[in-house]
Amino acid sequence: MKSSMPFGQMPVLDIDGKKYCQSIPIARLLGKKYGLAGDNAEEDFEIDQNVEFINDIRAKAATVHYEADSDLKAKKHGELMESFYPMALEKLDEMIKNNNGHLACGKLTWGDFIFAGIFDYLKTMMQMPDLEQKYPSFKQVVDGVYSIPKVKAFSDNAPETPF
Ligand SMILES: N[C@@H](CCC(=O)N[C@@H](CS)C(=O)NCC(=O)O)C(=O)O
Repeated sequence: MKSSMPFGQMPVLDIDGKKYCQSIPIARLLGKKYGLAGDNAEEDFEIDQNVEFINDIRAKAATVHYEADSDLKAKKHGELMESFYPMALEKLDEMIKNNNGHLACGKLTWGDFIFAGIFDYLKTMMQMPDLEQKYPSFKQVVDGVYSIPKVKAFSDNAPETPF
């Protein structure tokens, strides 16, 4: 399907035949359309900023996850465990606690959907299957999204995926 996709990649959102690319801009667009954006430019910024922070964590974890050389993979993971993950996870925990169990703006936004959608994948990439046990605030965001009745109904009927 790659050749029929605007950037040769997924995900792609199709609305009435128009294709929209890039996962974060897609989530932002849907947030704006369906009342899950900020109330002003500063709140929009806060959501963008905090989503980008999650994306930084994802990008660093990905460099380890997709490393083919097993020695190098262990070395890179060790470096992140030593000098990045503790700080980043503490900051993320603090961010969520300061936002009443949300990623930004103290309320449900499209940023929560990004976090909930990426969470299992992130745990795999970071090699931290018990992440929510150390940081219950993370589970609060995930549960806040998956307990929305329409999201729950969709997710209960969605096919199992490898992550
Ligand atoms: N920045 C893009 C990245 C998209 C991306 O890497 N998609 C992968 C699947 S997760 C893909 O389509 N890979 C196919 C390829 O690059 O050949 C986004 O967030 O949507």
